Amino acid sequence: MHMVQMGKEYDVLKENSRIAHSNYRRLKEHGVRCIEVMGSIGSGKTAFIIKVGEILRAKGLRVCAIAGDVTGEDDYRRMTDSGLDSVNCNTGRECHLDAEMVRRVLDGMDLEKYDVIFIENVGNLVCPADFPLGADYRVVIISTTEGDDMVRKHHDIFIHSDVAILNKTDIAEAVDVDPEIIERDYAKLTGGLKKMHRCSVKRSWGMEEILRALDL
Ligand SMILES: Nc1nc2c(ncn2[C@@H]2O[C@H](COP(=O)(O)OP(=O)(O)OP(=O)(O)O)[C@@H](O)[C@H]2O)c(=O)[nH]1
Ligand SMILES: [Mg+2]
Repeated sequence: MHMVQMGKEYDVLKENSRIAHSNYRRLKEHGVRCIEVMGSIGSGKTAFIIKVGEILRAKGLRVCAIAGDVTGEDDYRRMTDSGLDSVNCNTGRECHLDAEMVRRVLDGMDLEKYDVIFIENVGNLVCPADFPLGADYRVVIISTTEGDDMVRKHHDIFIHSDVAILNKTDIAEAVDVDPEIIERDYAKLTGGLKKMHRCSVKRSWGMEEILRALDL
């Protein structure tokens, strides 16, 4: 499935990994911290980046976001409207960003201008897992509105991420979801080594703990 013919055969995942390493080195050369944000459709990725962007800018950090979406400029506009420097990145038809797309975006940016860059991946709990982009941290955000079974259904993305967040805890009761069930599933999947971070981006609950987990 991942083998394609382009003059010679090559492995797409291997090639992605090579470019992701080169993105990582390039970001480091410019002293930029990079956080990739993955997660389900509507889990609150854009809201999270906007909120954290505000917190970090208030601390004097220079922040930018790359808004990954299949089509359109909705997230990009929300980010820029909030005062966050942003770059739009449409995948066309693809259900995830890949390292080459990010490389092209970085080509068009002045990396000396930023301390932290967020990359919002396309809303999807499957495909992004296989395609690291070169970030320091890969974050996955799910929310209470998706039910209590996301960790049980989507092992890979939780295994391939560094920090996992459960958002929209402010409405957990209203959607009849017990966060403890999700946290237990995550602890089981990670052998008890990692904990899921609860937050409500809307109410600004849990943000400081997440910033600490991201070394921000
Ligand atoms: N109640 C509640 N709503 C939230 C919270 N965070 C985000 N939302 C709402 O959830 C909806 C989706 O949020 P987005 O930030 O657009 O989610 P997203 O993951 O970026 O969505 P896509 O990019 O389309 O995948 C918006 O209406 C937000 O206002 C939260 O903590 N609590
Ligand atoms: Mg979004």
